[in-house]
Amino acid sequence: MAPVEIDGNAITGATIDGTDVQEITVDGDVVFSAAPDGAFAPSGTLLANYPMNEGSGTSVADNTNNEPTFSVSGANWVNNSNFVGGTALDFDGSNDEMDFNGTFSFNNFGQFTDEFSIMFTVDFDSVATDQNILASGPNSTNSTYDRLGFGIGPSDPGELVIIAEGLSGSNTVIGSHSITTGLHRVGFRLDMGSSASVIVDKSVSTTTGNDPRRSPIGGTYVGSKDGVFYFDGTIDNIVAYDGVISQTVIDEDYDAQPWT
Ligand SMILES: [Ca+2]
Ligand SMILES: [Ca+2]
Repeated sequence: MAPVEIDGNAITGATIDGTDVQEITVDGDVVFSAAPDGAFAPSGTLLANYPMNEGSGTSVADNTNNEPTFSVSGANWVNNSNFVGGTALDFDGSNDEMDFNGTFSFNNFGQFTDEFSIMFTVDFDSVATDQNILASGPNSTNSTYDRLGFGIGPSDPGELVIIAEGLSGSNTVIGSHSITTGLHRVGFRLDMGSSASVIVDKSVSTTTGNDPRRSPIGGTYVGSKDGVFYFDGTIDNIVAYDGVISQTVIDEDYDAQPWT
C-alpha cells in the first residue's frame, strides 16, 4: 500500500482532528467519512436525516439509521441541483404524501428528549392555506392535544405555522413566521410543554410560551395530514436535531444546502 501523504509528506504517527475533515480516502477507498452519504456534519446532534437521494421508487430512508423509512405515495421524484444529491420529491397538492408508518421516536416523549428541532428544504409552489409539511397524530392517550402540525394553516395564507390540534378539532397556533413561494429552508424548534418557534432560512420567529403538551404520538406524515391538507411544492433533505437548536446550528444547516 502506498504511504499516506498530505501535500506530498508522508504521515507517520500523526493524528488528524476530524472536526474539519469530511472524508479521507486511501488508494481510492474511503477510510473516514464525517457524515453519512448525502448528509453533512453541523455541530447539532442529528436524530434523523432523510437526504431524499433515492431518486426513484417509493421509499425514503433515514441515513442515521435511528428512524424507520417513509412510504411515498403520489409524489414524484425530480432532479435539480438545488437539492441534496440532486433529487427531491414533488407534491402536486392532491393525494401526495409520505407516510412514516409510525411515529418518530424522538417525538415520543422519553425516548430521546422532549426537545427537538426539524428542518426541511421546501420549494413552495403556493402559500395558500391548508398545506401540511409535517403532521403527527392522532394521540388517543393525550387528554388535551391530539395532533401536531407544521405548514400553512387553515386561516393565514403566507404564514408558516406550528399547530397543536385539540381533541375537538380546534387549532392552537403555537408558532408562526411569514413565508413566500419558492425555495426555503424551513422548520421549527420545540420544547414540548414549554416553547416553540418557527425557522425560515436563518430567521427565527418570536419564541412562544404556549403549551403543546406532550408528544402527539401516532402516525407521522410529510406532505399531508393523513390524507387531507395536501402540500403543493417540492420537499428535500429532512434533518431532525436533538434539542432546541441554536442560531449557530440554524446558520450551519442553511449554509450546508446546495442552493445557498
Ligand atoms: Ca435529495
Ligand atoms: Ca397527486
